[in-house]
Amino acid sequence: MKILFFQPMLKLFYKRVTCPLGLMSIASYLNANGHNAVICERFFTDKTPEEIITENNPDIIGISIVANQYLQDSIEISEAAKKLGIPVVWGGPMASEIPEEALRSGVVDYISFNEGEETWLEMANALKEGKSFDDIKGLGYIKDGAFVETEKRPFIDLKKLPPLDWELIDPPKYFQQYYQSQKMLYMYRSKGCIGRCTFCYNPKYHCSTFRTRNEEYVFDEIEYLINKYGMDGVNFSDDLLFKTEQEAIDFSNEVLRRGLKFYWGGGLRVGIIKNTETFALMHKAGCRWFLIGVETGSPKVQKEIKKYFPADKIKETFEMCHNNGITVIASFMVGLPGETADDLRETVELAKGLKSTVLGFQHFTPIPGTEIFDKLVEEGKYKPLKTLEEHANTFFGEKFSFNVSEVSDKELKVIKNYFQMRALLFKSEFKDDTDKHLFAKIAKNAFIALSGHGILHFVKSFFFGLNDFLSAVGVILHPKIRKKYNLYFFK
Ligand code: B12
Ligand code: SF4
Repeated sequence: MKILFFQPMLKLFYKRVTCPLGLMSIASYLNANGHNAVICERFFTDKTPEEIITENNPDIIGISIVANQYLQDSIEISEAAKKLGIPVVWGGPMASEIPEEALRSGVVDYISFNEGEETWLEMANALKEGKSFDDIKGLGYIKDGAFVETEKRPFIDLKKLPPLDWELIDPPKYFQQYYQSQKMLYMYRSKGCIGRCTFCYNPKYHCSTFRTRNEEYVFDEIEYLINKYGMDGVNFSDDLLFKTEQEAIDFSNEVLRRGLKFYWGGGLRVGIIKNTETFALMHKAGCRWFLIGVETGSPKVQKEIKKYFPADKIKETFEMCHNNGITVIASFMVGLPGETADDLRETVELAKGLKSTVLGFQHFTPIPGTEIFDKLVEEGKYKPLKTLEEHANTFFGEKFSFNVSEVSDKELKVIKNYFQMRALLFKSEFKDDTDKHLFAKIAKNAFIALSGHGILHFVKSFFFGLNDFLSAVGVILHPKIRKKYNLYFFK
C-alpha cells in the first residue's frame, strides 16, 4: 500500500525543524514489511497539500501532531485529502489527547493512539485485504455518531523495530548549529521516563515506563550519518537519555570504542548520575549539554507537581556538569497551581545559584490528559477547550494565556524576562567550552536557521528577536517587582 505521511508546519512560523523521528520510525517499519511509505515535510515545500497528495497518489494519509501549533496546517492537509476521497489518520501526542474533538470536526477519519508502528502495519494490511479497521487495537473513530475507542495497544518492544531509514528524509536539510556542532541532528535511543510529574505527558503517554531501542542500531545510524553526511552532533530527543548511571557509562564507552567523533546531549534527571568521573567520561565521549527540568525551587510546589529534588542535589548535579565542561540547559516553569510569591522567591534564588547554565523559563500550560489538567478541571479552574478549532487557536506555552498561581501575570512575566536579560548580560554564566557567549551564539544560530528560509522568515525572526530583546530590557521598568523578588543584576 502507498502511505503518505505529513509532518505539518507550525502555525506562527518555523521555530526549529527537527527530523520527524516518529514518522520515520513508522515508515521504516512499514517499508520493512513490504509497504511503500513516504514522508512529506511541509516546511520544505511550496506545493499545496492537494498538489502533494495528487502527485503521490496514496491509499491513505497519516499526519503527526505534537502540539496545538501544528493543528491549523493539519486541518488544511486533511481537508485536501477529504476532497480527494483519501482516508486520514492523525497520530502523535496531541492527537492522542484530543481524539473526539478531532474526529467530530469531520476532517479526520481515525486517531491512532500512542505508538503508531504496529497500528499502521495492521491498517495497511487491512487496506490491502479490503478489511475494515474496526477491530484494530489503538484506534479511535466515530461510528453511528458515537465515539469508539478500540482496545488499548500494548507498548511495542523497541528492540524489535528495524533501524531508522534515514533516506526517508534528506538529513542535511535538518542540520543545525548547536553548541559546538555545526551539523547537528535529532535522534532517539529511548522512549518515556520513569517520572510521575503531574504536568507531564509521560505518565499517561508512556505510563511512566522507560524503554530503549536496539543500541547497536543507534550506533550504526550515528556512524552512517557521520560517514555519509558529515553529521557532527546529536541532540537526543529522549525525555530521559539514561535511566541509570551504568547506561551512561556503557554508552560513552561504546562511542569511544567505535571512535565516533560527534558532540551530543539530551534530557537528564537530577540524581541519576552521581559521580563526577562519569560526567568526565561522558565529556571525553563528546557530551556537551544536558537538558534538566528543574521547574521550581519551592519544595511545596515540587511536592504538588510530584517532582521532588532537594536544592543541594540539584546544585550538585549542575556543579558536576560545570566542572566537566558540560552545559546544563535548565528548564523552569512559572505560574504553577497555587504558586505564591514566596515560592517564586525560592525559584529565583535557586536559579541564580546554578552553574554553567542556560536558564529557560516557561509559563505553565496544562496539557490535556495530565494529572494536573484533570485536577484543575475538577476544581473548576480550567475550562477545557471543546472543539478542534479552539485547540487550533490556542498557543501552547508560547503566549501567556493562563494563570492559576497566586501571583499576577505581570510579576510572572517580569521574572521570566529578568532571566532572559541576565542571559544577555552575563557571558560568564552562559558560556560553553568554546568560551563564546552562549546566549548570543544561540540567538545568532536561531536567527540564521529561521531567516535561511526566505525573506518572510527573515523579517518575522527579526521582529521575534526584537520583541524578546525589548521584553528583557523592559524588566528595568518594574523596580517594585524587582525588589520583591530580588531581581538585581549586580549584587
Ligand atoms: C523534537 C520535539 C519537538 C520539535 C518538533 C518535533 C516534530 N518533528 O514535530 C520542536 C522542537 C519543533 C518541538 C516543539 C514543541 N514541542 Co516538542 N517535542 C519534541 C520531542 C523532544 C521529541 C519528539 C520525537 O521525535 N520523539 C521520538 C519519536 C520516535 O516519538 P514520537 O514523536 O512520539 O512518535 C511516536 C508516537 O507519538 C506515534 N506518532 C507520532 N506521530 C504519529 C503520526 C501518526 C499518523 C501516527 C499514527 C502515530 C504517530 O508513533 C511514533 C512512533 O512510535 C518530544 C519529547 C519526546 N521525547 O517525544 C517533545 C514533545 C512532543 N513536545 C512537546 C511540546 C509541548 C512542544 C511545544 C508546544 C513546546 C512549547 N512550549 O513551545 C513546541 C510546539 C511547537 C513550537 N511552537 O515550537 C510535548 C508534547 C506534549 C503533549 N502534547 O502531550 C513533548 C511530548 C515534550 C514534553 N515532555 O512535554 N518539539
Ligand atoms: S522527569 Fe521530566 S520527562 Fe520525566 S515525567 Fe517528569 S517532567 Fe516528564
